Amino acid sequence: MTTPIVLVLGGPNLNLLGDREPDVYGSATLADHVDVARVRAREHNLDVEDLQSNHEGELVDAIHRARGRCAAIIINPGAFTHYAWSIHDALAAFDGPVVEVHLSNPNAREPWRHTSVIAPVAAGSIVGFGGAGYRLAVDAVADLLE
Ligand code: CA2
Repeated sequence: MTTPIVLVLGGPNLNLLGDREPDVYGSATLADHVDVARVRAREHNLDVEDLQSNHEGELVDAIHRARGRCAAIIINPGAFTHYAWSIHDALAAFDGPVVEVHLSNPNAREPWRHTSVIAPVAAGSIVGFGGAGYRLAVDAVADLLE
């Protein structure tokens, strides 16, 4: 049997992690977070594929390509979280579990960050635990796929 694939998606500006705003987002890079996810995924006999994009349509396309191919999606949509209904709709058409991750706790920040248009189509959201959120998200996915 083939190993199920978990797609780890990152939205705009996450490519800057580790370089700017370490007080808010920590000093780890996105590659570090994906590595954490990949190591944990192996422990659950899952594979990880990853993609970061600053472009909404590229993320929508990646979600479409995942249909029927990936078992689950872990997504930190960055600022798209708060307004990108196209990503909401693409995730709604995905057939496996979706877990939303945020390094910071958007609910404790500016009011415009309190709305997530992704949360309604996610099995759950993991926010405010920094990089540990990626490990927790893989554990959640593994549970949901069992
Ligand atoms: O807490 C999170 O993980 C966020 O998804 C991060 C987004 C933010 O827009 C969301 O509200 C919460 C920002 C992505 C990273 O942005 C950076 C900007 C400058 C320097 C480093 C990262």
